Amino acid sequence: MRVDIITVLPELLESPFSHSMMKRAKDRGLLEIYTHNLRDHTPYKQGQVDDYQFGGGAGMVMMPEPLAILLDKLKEDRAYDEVIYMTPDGPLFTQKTANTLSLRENIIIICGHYKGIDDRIRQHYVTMEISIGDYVLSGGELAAAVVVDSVGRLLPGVLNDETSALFDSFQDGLLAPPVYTRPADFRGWKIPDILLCGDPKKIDDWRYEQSVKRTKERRPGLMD
Ligand code: 6GU
Repeated sequence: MRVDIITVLPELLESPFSHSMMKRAKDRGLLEIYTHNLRDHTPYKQGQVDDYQFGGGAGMVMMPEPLAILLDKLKEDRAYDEVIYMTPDGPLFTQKTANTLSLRENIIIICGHYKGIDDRIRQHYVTMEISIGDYVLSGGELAAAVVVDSVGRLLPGVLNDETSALFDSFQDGLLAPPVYTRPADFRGWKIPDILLCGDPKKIDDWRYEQSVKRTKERRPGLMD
């Protein structure tokens, strides 16, 4: 999968993809990430990429031209399956969205800043919008990192048996069960006996019960 990220703060996107699973995905050639500094593509002087909004009001808006120039350039070189705009007024990102995106070949992600991007870019280029939650971030970069991380780990060959996504919370509409590691008795806090019984079927049943219990208690909406 190839991901092209358009940003005014490429530095913000360096670290998130340089460790752990994302590093593994890149090293194995399963995930290619290219960040593009929008300022390098503006026709305006001094790297200007934003301007006051028509109609008045506080806050700057990202101008259409630098975005269009860069988007056209990218689309000249290959076909993209989605042009995604990260925005708090988009549809909420879920595991289902991550699963769907993990099947795409090439995607572009636009990170907004200030008051957002000129709406004509949303109308004429953007094919999908994503918000990662009902709160406002100062830019789309951290949200883009969240999306790329959750999609990247789903690419075949990134996870192994031990980290398999099949047992993730949300993958079957349920939260994950509690987990424990050594020691079995820590400060007198003991792990559930059943985990030591040695019967995989009993343990699976217990984990499933725990998943259902947790989901009912914490996120009843997921069960509908
Ligand atoms: Cl995608 N962008 C920004 N700026 N804020 C957000 C968001 C995105 N998702 C939730 N809050």
